[in-house]
Amino acid sequence: TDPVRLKDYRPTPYAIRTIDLDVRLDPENTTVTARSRIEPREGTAPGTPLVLDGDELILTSVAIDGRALGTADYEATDKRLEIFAPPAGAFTLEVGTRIAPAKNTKLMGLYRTASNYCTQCEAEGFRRITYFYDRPDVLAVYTTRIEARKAEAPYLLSNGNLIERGDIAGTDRHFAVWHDPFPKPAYLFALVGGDFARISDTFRTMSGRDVTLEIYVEHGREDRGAYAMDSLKRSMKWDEEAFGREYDLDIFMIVAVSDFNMGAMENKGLNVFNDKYVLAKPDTATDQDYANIEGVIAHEYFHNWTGNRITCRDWFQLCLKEGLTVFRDQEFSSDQRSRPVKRISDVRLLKSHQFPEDAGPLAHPVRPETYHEINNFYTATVYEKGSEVVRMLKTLLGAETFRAGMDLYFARHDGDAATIEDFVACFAEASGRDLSQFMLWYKQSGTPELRVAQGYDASAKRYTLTIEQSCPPTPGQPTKLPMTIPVRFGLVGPNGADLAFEAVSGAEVAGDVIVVTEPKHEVVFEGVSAPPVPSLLRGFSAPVRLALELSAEASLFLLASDNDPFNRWQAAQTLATTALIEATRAVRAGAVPSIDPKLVDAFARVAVDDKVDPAFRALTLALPAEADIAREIGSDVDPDAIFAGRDALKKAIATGGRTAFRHLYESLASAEAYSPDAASAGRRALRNSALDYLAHAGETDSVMERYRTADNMTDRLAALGLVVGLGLPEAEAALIDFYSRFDGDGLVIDKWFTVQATAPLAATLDRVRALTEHPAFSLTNPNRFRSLVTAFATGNQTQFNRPDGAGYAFVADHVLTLDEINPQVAARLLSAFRSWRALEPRRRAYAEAELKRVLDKPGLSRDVADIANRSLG
Ligand code: B3K
Ligand code: ZN
Repeated sequence: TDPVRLKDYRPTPYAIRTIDLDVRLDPENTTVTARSRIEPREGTAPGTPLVLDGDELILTSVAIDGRALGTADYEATDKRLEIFAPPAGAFTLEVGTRIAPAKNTKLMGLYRTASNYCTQCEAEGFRRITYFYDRPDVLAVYTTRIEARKAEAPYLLSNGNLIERGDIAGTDRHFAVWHDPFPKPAYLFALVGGDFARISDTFRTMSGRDVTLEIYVEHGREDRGAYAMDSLKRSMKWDEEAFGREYDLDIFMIVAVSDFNMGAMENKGLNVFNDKYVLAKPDTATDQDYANIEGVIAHEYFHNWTGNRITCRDWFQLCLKEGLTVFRDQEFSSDQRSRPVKRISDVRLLKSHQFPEDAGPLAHPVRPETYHEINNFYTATVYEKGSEVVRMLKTLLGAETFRAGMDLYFARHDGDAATIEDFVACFAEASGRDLSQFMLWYKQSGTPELRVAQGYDASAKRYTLTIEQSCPPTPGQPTKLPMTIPVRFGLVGPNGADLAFEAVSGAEVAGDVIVVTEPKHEVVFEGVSAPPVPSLLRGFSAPVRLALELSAEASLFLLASDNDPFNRWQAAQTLATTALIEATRAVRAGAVPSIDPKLVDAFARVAVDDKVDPAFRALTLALPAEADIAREIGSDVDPDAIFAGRDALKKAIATGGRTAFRHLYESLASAEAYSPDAASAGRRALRNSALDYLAHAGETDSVMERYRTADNMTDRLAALGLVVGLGLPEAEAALIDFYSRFDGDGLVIDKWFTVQATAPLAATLDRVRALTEHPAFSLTNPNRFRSLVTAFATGNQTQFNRPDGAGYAFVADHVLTLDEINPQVAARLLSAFRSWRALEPRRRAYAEAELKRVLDKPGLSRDVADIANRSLG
């Protein structure tokens, strides 16, 4: 089939101004009546057919202005409804459809979760509820009447404000009517019906309006909603302070459901969440869970302005709302927690998820120009790199001008379905800068590389940085144009302070940012009193790879002295990466890796440096992940050798730093009650990192002790992960204990599945296969499925990439099985193959064969076919 192309964008011939929905809920036979007020747009020729989207709908009636249409007046298929000759002026279209939520396993449109009803409409789910213009540039005012049996669905919720509710006399049924005054695209529609526990609160906005806040959770989980509510209130306050954005309806609702394809959804006034991003209490949720909840609650709330009030003209503009909103939630979490720690975590995520995507067959621009299946473009590139692009705008323009550009964007485009060009134009105007080269960040895929060389002329006190940029070829883009790359920098002098310089030439340098625009710059600094160590890309000021030959001494110096915390962390990563690549090479050559004692010493020193924030120390002690090393190696990758090399480095650090880690582990013991705040979480992270190293030094007794005495999930799960991952004799007993403690608690059982699926052990595949038969496993619940099968494919480098290909075959089997149930989750799983071309020949051949086997299956969903095609392409 033909792809959808950005260049083919055309507005619809008709506008839909209002839609009144009447939905009568029933598991097998829900009826939907949609009455829309429609008018031709300017320039539409009279008699132009009206063609609406549909998907798996049963049409029961069509009428225009109260008159039923005859079969000669329209054509209805599974996918579309065409009215051949609509009236010349405005008219009312009434469409009746029938759907079966209980049969909807794709979890798009209206479906069942537990014994409740909920919807997911982004990107193209509304067409599974009624025939409509299911695209983001058609904005309508929605009024939604929901009717259901009272006992089955005591709560009936939709977007906007509740305007009426009541019983239906003489029946066991009731109804509610919701009205959303803000015109919105269909993807932001939501409806929920069911039985929940409700947590309520209020928020007073900056103009003094009181907003009702409600979080709906499964009965019995009321005690797990407090942190989400607190996060919501902090998000609302922050958006007022940081961006001047006030909430606009009288009520804001969040519903937590247990069956959900992704994280959460920003439906206007009625966010629907995967319950994993709502529910938390200390003995069931980890510190990471708490941080994720805070971030996702904020993200969905911030969409109210960046996504809802200003939406996207078409799905190619997805990063307009997603990249920007990720940027906003990252800024929020930075302000709530530690900015450097948040930055490091975000960059780790970017490098481990987005860089490999950009380096493989699924690479695409932040704003793609063509797609077969839009759901496959909710990617790390659109989200995470999209956020980096916004951050670079801020770096280039400065905080004040950036804010002026945002203000202009909100003022000018409120109520619009906008484009990236509209967005960038606001910053060009606010700054007076020409941003046309900057636009390439949205258009060119691939991770640019900066090659840097340096020179110092002592007699002239002149320091030179030669900076060259390039960008590798990516699918559909064999050659690239030079981009605007902001390089935040410092010239670190012998005493650790940044050296001053008197003049600089060869590139625009604004404050501490070199603005790279040409293929090559010779940046010359005059009046530099001593030879500096360059600290480049501070704060990771651009999503690029940096190739700069620095001696180990220079990196160790930066690790100890750089005043930019990000680059201190980066220095440790650079040192470790170099050592890991060498160790991997040694293993492949059949040799024993030799580890530089200076590196071991540096890690041990970081561990016990009490002047440094514990969370930061924990991040510094975390070695680059196996997938990161694979990406650095780039080709002919052998995951077993990487694992062995990494294990050797880890054990060397563990053994050499044993006393330091023991001291750390003991000194960080805390008698205080658990609190999820960032400082306490940082201490736990550091202590668990010490435990990890101790275990790798053979001190495994501490691990079981930790497991048994833990009073919170962070510590308990860290210990369980070590017991199982190291294959300790106590593993089985610990797993049985953990299961029996949390039997019936799906979100915790997910952790139990994941710990087993990610253990780097030869027996893991058999165990995972056996666990797919476990009563707690489910093919229809995305969280359960992902916690086992997707976790194995994406979180277990050695076992997914088994040299006999059995890991690939297992995953491909599950892609095919799941594709018949839930294509979106199946397609996500298949993208675990995205780096297959970088593998050594034998594994590469196995992976390719499995991708082909998937592609060859008849009746594949568009979602899976698209990923298989592009992966092989
Ligand atoms: N906008 C939703 C994602 C929808 C994904 C559809 N396949 C959540 C978010 O990014 O906030
Ligand atoms: Zn989002």
